[in-house]
Amino acid sequence: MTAHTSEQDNWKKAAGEAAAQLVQDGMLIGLGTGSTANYFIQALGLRLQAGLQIAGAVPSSNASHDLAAQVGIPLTTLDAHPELDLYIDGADEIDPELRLLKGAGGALVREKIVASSAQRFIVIADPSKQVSHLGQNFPVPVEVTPFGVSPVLKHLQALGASAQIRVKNGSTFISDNSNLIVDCRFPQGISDPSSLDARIHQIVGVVETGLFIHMASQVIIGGPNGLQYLP
Ligand code: ABF
Repeated sequence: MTAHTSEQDNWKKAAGEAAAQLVQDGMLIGLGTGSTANYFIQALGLRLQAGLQIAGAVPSSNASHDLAAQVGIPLTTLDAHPELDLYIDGADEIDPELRLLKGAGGALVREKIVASSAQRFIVIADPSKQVSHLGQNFPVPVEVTPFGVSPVLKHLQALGASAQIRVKNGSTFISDNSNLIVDCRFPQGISDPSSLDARIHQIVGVVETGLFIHMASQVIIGGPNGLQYLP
């Protein structure tokens, strides 16, 4: 679905605000990254100003850390609190089984760690993120230790990927973990995301992939007809 940007922003905002309503007193929250997650962070900041008291929040990126600090969210770490109640984040693609492709923003490793540390992971999105098959609109991002990137590229190509080291604004993109991101397009399509994820993980030097398989507890889509909750 294509939509005028401001309309799409309103849908992202509606999903982010709906997610903020799910936060309860005393909870430990994971904060996602990206424009949709930013709406959630801002809405959570407003709820805190109105009296909500959370036990703390763990950001999934330096950018989310900075925004959360700005809006008065009390920050903590996974070292202090290794188990969270709720993680809220956006996604790049969501398939009918609620499998996700994430990482266009480059924060996939911390996002996956925070997501896997939370009892519930709720995805917030606008309808443009819904796809029939993962890999339709975005490449699969793979975070790689710089020392091993050349052999990793060869292994990814052997899996059928057209693999490219991510460049942003003319420079090689470096993640918050000081790693490289290799974007992998699969011209044949991705028939089994779970098996692809497992095969990529077998490559030494790979830190993590942007395939989030059966991690989402629920998806909230903001759209022209209001909010849709999946399942
Ligand atoms: C994070 O932000 C990433 O995993 C994903 O790449 C991106 C989605 O961004 P946006 O909400 O700006 O579309 O969730």
